[in-house]
Amino acid sequence: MSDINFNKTRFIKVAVTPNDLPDNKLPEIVLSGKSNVGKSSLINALGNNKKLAKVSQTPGKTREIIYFNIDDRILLTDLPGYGYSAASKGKTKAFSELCDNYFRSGRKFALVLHLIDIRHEPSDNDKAMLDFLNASGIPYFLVFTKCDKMSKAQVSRNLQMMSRCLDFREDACIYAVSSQNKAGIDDLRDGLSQYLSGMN
Ligand SMILES: Nc1nc2c(ncn2[C@@H]2O[C@H](COP(=O)(O)OP(=O)(O)OP(=O)(O)O)[C@@H](O)[C@H]2O)c(=O)[nH]1
Ligand SMILES: [Mg+2]
Repeated sequence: MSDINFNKTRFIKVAVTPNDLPDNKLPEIVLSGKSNVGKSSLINALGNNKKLAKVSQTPGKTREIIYFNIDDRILLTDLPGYGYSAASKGKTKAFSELCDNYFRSGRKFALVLHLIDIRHEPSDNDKAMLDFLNASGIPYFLVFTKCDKMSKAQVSRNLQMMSRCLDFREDACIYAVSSQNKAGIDDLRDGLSQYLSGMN
């Protein structure tokens, strides 16, 4: 059982420029990944509350940096997804700059949850993100999303495919989850609790 009460997740604020960012006195966990991969849905699944983060059929729903507080233990950050094609070019650039700047801002991150859709081969952006994380030393978990869309056997096969095409650290923590049927969500909660308790 995780000792962090994920049911106590609440919205804190929206930031549109790095000047709006809250202090991160709490350990900060950042969700990253392609637009539509399921970042906002995962926040709702972790927090057991569908109203926390806006989920949409239309990629690019999350356009700002949105902060949540989990049980006064974690600052959880929902970043805009990259590859948001429906936005005007200028806007797309502004979003990806916001993400880039965020990771290069010198803020201290406890952990990044990098999300990849289990059904698709990782994109160049996913590979670039992993290269960046490996080089920066920021700890990360890889979270494969939308596992309800496949059989368990296919999920295992795709996990093997992922390990061939992605360069993740041998000791990287890997989770296969579904925000829809909640598979893997408790494991991820436990993993986060354990990881944070190991940090103190
Ligand atoms: N079947 C299934 N659909 C999911 C799952 N997670 C998310 N989705 C769907 O995928 C779409 C995008 O989900 P979001 O959570 O809004 O994705 P996001 O990564 O926050 O997207 P941006 O805000 O655009 O970056 C929505 O239609 C969700 O209902 C899942 O585990 N299973
Ligand atoms: Mg979102």
